[in-house]
Amino acid sequence: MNNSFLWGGATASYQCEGAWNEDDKVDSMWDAYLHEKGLENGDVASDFYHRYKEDIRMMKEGGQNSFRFSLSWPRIILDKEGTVNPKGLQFYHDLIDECLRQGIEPFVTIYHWDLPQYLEAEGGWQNRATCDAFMHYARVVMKEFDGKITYWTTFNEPRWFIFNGYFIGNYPPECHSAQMTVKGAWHVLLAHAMAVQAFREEGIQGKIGIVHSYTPVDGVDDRPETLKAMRYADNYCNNWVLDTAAKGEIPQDMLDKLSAEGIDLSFMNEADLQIIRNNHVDFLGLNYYSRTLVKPYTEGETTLIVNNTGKKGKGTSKTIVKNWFEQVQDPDSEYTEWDTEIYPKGLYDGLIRAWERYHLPIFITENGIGCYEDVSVDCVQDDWRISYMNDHINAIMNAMDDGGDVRGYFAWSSFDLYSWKNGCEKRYGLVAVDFENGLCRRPKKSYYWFKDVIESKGERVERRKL
Ligand code: BGP
Repeated sequence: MNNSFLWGGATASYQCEGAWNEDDKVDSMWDAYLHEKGLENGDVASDFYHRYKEDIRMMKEGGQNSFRFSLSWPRIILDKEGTVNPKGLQFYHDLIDECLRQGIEPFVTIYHWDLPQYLEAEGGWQNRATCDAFMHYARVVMKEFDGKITYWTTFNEPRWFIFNGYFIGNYPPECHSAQMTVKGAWHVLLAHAMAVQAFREEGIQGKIGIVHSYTPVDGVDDRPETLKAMRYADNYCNNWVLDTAAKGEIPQDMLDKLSAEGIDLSFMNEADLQIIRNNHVDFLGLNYYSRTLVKPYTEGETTLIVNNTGKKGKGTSKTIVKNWFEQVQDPDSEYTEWDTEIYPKGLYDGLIRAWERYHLPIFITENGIGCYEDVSVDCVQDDWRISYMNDHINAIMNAMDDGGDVRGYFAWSSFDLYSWKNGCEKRYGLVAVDFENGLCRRPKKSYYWFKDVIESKGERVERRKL
């Protein structure tokens, strides 16, 4: 790995900042939703808002040279009229300046799911006006922090928050509608392209990309019907985000299939399509947790279930998309307690495919394993995380050896934080946060292992051909 390779951890505003109502911040859709339901929430989370200096110091001491975090829209823009909150901007100036002082490259996500509730109340991502509001917000932050940031990304994981919010219903606004899913997806793609347009118009320094929840698709065999199911699955999982952001092309066979199944696409007007066609990203951010293994569709209604129970097999996570494909589990693979397949080879395969298809620089913007861990000890001996990270960094190095242009790796997450519907007990951090005892921070064994890997420029990784 050369010296410019970015090594760091990633976080998201709602998952770590806490301070949910401080310094004039207004509610996000997650604040409103979790408060109303009385569920575990991010009111305090890791209290990063007050402890960012300590956290950044630990990143520096851990040898890291970059940090991926998101800006909180409801901290920065206070109302539908677009009023800017100077205290919100100041917090991010302080955070970014601290990163720069410590030699940590800030890698910024503009939107990581915390939509202001005042926009959700007007229809959220169902409403075209949210795209204009996003463009305004993106323009404000890009101009404000211009010159301090080299790597901007518009959205974190459009697929994940749109499918979960509008189809699966485990995220706000808890809908179950294919029509709303497609319309929400369209508005996010459009808002993304509008922000890229604003970036170019304003002549902002640096590069702009998007972050995708990348799940490379494999088939159970190579029969023609399986290959067809794989193409449907790839459109569903990846292409609608990546083809659109990288090439300005929404997959036509996907649109045809959606129309044939009765989805009304009349909201896709020509003027907006032009914005999408003309505004491409400079790089791709790929979050990799696992692949999608598929077989041809056999029977049943569309069923999407995500395991938020933390009991292996009990959440019966399932993906059947009627007339498209069915996802299956590989009996030979290992799975986490949340039914996520551990499959480093998928990262190698996915990197090669993404590189061949888009020829854009790639950052692995998230990769990590969620576990139950006892953090009352001095140093969590998380050998499972070390082995997981080793095998995935090895996959990246193999892909680079075979021509892939990978420029950075961000572990999810820099420190323990709130894992959406899984609460704080699903831990991903390199640093333990003791949520029960004053939120004190203690590096885990993986933090020191990662430091060695970074200092050795990857030499410390145990290599193996996949
Ligand atoms: C990604 C998100 C993150 C993070 C991570 C782990 O989809 O970008 O915000 O949460 O996945 O997922 P989870 O917390 O659901 O286990």
